[in-house]
Amino acid sequence: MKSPSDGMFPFDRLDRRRAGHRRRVNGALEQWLPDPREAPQRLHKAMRYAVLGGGKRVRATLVYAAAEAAGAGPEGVDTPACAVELIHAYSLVHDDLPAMDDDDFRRGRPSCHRAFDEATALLAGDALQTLAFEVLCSDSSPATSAGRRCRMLEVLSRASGSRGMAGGQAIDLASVGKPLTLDELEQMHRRKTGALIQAAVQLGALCAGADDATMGRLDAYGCCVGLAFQIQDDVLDIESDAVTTDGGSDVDFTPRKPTYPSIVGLAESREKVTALHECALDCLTGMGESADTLRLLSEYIVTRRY
Ligand code: GRG
Repeated sequence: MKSPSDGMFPFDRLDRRRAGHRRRVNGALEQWLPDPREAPQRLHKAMRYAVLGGGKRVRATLVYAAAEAAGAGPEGVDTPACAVELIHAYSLVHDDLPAMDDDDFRRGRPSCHRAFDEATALLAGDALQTLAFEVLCSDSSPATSAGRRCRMLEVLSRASGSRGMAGGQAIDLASVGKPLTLDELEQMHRRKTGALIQAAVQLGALCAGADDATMGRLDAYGCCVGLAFQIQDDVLDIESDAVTTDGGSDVDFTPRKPTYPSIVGLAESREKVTALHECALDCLTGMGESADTLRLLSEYIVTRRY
């Protein structure tokens, strides 16, 4: 990456861009989510609670950054960025339910079913998912042709469905207490977490009307960072356990469900994350400065601490 003309350190530049993207997508989400005073109020409050209560907005930033890499500004990108974050929020609400991961906390506060109730959380997740597709369909930006909108709908629905995130979640649930091979684990990660991240990148590229060659490179980039994101998550889980158990040697590497570190160990998992980052950078070779935000995002994904 060339040294920046603005005199900022690369990560400061990324922070500033991410803050701008967060502002944009949060503003758009605020507009799209139903007013909490509109009936049924409890459902609408739960939807807003699940979406607007924090989150790093990594997927939204990937949509903006992929569009930038393919030559488009952020205008017209808010809609797909919103749609991806709505799908992500729905997946977290459902994942936290007692029938799935049974988590009481999400984003530093009670999970949706804890703050409301299970039935409301289930419905809020359903409604967030359908809202994502409504948002994509309703995009009235003149730059987005009907054909391009259809393609975006196809990308997002495939990534969310049984061949993507929901399928990955099904494999994950079925793997409790069972061994998976590394290949099976990777397939699960690629679907459960990777597919939506890859879709975020594709949506940004589609927004910008990227040609086939650029689309291919960005898709390959999305595939690398999607898997890297989940392996880094597995690594962070172990590292946070190590902190809570005093950094000790007695850290439990055998979780309820198979993870990357439980199969290949922590050191090899970290090496894999680094290799995926390098692979992501290779995919962007020749794309020039417009792809710098994507480069920095890949680095952020593999070095993040939460
Ligand atoms: C219920 C259909 C269905 C799918 C759920 C994505 C998923 C599938 C479950 C999430 C479980 C989980 C915590 C996976 C680890 C990786 C991950 C997706 C973390 C959460 O994403 P972040 O860190 O979250 O981007 P924020 O809160 O920052 O948006």
